[in-house]
Amino acid sequence: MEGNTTFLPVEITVLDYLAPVNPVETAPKLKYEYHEGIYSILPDLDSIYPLATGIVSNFDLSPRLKDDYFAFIFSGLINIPESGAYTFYTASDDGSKLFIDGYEVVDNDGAHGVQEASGSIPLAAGMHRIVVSFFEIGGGEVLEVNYKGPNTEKQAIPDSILFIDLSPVAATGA
Ligand SMILES: [Ca+2]
Ligand SMILES: [Ca+2]
Repeated sequence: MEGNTTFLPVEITVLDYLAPVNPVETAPKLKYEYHEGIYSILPDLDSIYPLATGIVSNFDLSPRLKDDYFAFIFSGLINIPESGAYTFYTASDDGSKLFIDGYEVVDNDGAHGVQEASGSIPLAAGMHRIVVSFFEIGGGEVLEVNYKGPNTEKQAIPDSILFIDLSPVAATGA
């Protein structure tokens, strides 16, 4: 800004890719927290002590202890293979949300049958934090999480790119 008024060509291909996190130690799979309650939208579960916790290979509702009135929070890391714009999708019955590095990317909240919602975010290659929250009222219960990248067709997020952060400081991270 020193009085140079020359306009450079607008570079629209440069995205501000979110930098990866660099966990000290990881292991495969995801952590989950399981809750029970009567929800009509996703509750703020962060402040509520979960009824159960555990480890799953993927976003999986099978650890539930009953078929209605429950919620899950799945959290971990996703290893993004190459930098680019990624689209994430949840198809859920009932509501769900997906967060990457703390950003709400997919809002599929509310009481509903199976419906899909999506959102996109520019990610640098490497590990990123992923959180999926889900709740079920009654009837069927479904959660499918898909993604699409620059050279990745839309598909279920594979087990092979999901990890748990075992770094000592990760225990307090959202
Ligand atoms: Ca049900
Ligand atoms: Ca349902």
